[in-house]
Order: sequence, then structure tokens, then C-alpha cells
Amino acid sequence: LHVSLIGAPTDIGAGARGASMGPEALRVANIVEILKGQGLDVLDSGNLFGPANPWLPPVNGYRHLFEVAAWNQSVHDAVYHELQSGRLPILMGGDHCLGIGSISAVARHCRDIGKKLRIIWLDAHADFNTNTLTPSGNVHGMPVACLCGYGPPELTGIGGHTPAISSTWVKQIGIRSVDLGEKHLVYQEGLDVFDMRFIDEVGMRGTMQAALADLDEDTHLHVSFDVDFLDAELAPGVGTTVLGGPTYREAQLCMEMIADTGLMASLDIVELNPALDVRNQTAHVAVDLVGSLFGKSTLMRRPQRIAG
Ligand code: DIR
Ligand code: MN
Ligand code: MN
Ligand code: MN
Repeated sequence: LHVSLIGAPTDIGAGARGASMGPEALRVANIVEILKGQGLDVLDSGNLFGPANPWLPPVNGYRHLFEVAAWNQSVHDAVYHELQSGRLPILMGGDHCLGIGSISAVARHCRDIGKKLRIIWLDAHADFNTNTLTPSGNVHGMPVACLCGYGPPELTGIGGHTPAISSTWVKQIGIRSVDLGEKHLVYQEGLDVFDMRFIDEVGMRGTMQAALADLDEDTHLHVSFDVDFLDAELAPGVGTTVLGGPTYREAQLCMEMIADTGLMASLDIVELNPALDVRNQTAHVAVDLVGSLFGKSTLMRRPQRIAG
């Protein structure tokens, strides 16, 4: 398996500064060496460039729309290029607004080759705000809505097709913070949301079985990993910590069940904020979990050891 790391050092869509340091923190936490140690062919293609963060207030409900669009165009181009070269792109953000460019590219690639696309969205937040619903104007709270066609043309059309995806392709896991207006739109769109209450009631195993139920051998599985998915105690290095997230063990099981499908073909690691981290702990946890996403496990497991 050939993987390409793409750094996108920006916090252009975030509500706190610092996610721009995410790519380097992941490198310092040995992301390249750890994935190579698992037998992967890893190419670190370095960092993308884009506009600086002017740190201005929102205009028409969007902060930094022009700069957000520029960064996403460059992410789209890089991710699409790696997919066309037959490599598995790992986008190292950067904040979660970059999921627009990344997933638009993945959706374009899947349209090119006639593959079914499914997206596992690991996050504390639903990221389904629009400019009229958003309490903050921060575009990192809007990427899923933009991908589903709710947003400005600068963001909804990046992959050459609007909407880039259908809301029925998205399975959200770990959600525990949704804004009031956003809640209505999520409900109206019928998004498949496996929130923390669902995980409490069903367990992570049943949750992932449900979330991964409609895959087949012709599916491209994209994982968008917002590090604030993890419980705040485990992962303090994010801009918006939310209590009550998955534990280390629950997150491991989630990642291992995704790995077991053998279908993950692209990945985002976003929202890591080293300015708020403690001795790079959150980066190390994230890299460890990414190892599990690529099949690191304690034992060689025989399939069906636990009855369905
Ligand atoms: C909040 C925070 N829902 C907003 N969102 C995110 O500003 O839209 N934080 N994604 O990571
Ligand atoms: Mn492919
Ligand atoms: Mn997010
Ligand atoms: Mn989040």
C-alpha cells in the first residue's frame, strides 16, 4: 500500500489559532516512521502553501471565505493528484474546513472510476452549519453541509460537481455537540448520526457494525478524523474540546473495525492544535490511532472469532 502525506498548515476555518501547526506535530510524533514500521510505503510530500490567516470577523456568516476557498482548492488538487497516481492520500490539517477540498477530490475520483463512496466522519461535532445557522462564522463547523450542497459556490463546487456527495453516504460517529439550527438541518437531511448516546446504549462494536453495514468490495471508504472526536481528557490539543467522548479503548476498537474492512482509501487528520496540547500528547494519541486504522493490532486475528 502506497500512502502520501499532505500537510495543510492552516487554521483558516477555525475558532482558535494553532491548527496550522498540526502537520509538524504529527511528524514530530513519528507518523512517517510508525506507518513505515507497519510495512506501508510512505511518501511525505511536504506542506501545501496558502494565504495567511487575517483573523477577521465573519462577513455574510463566513470568516475568511476567500482564504478558505484558496486552501481548499489546493487541498483538492493535491488529494486528487495522489488518488490519480494510485496512492492513498492522508491529509494532515489544518482545521476541518479542509475536509471540503479533500472529500470533493475523493468524490471526483470515485465518479471518474465508478466507485461507491462512503464517509466515516469521526467528530464531536456534526459540522453541518450554514452561514445563516452558524453561531461563529467558522467554516470548520460547515464542511459536511458544504459537501452536501449547502454553502457558497466557492466551496460547494470545488470538485466540479454540486453537491459533491449525498448526505446518505456520511456516517457520523462520536457526535456530542450540535448547534440548535444545525440540529434541525441534520434532522431534515436525515444524516446517519451515531452520537455518543447511541455509543453509550449500543457500544462501539454495535455502532461500527451499523456504520459499516452498507459497504461492498467496490466501496471507497474515506475517514475524516477530527481529533476532537476523542474524549477531552485523552486529547486536550484541539480547539474545541468536548467532554464525554470515546475513551482510548473505544477509539481503538472504532479504528480497528474500520481497518478490518480493508476499504479505507483516503484519510483526513484534522483539528490537532499543538498550541493547546500538553507535550504533544494529542499528536501521539492521534498517530497511534492512525496506526490502528492501517491495521496495527495486538494479535493476528482470525475472522469470526466473536460470533456476530
Ligand atoms: C461549532 C463548533 N459547531 C461551530 N464546530 C466545530 O462553530 O460551528 N468545532 N467543528 O470543531
Ligand atoms: Mn483509487
Ligand atoms: Mn470537525
Ligand atoms: Mn469537531
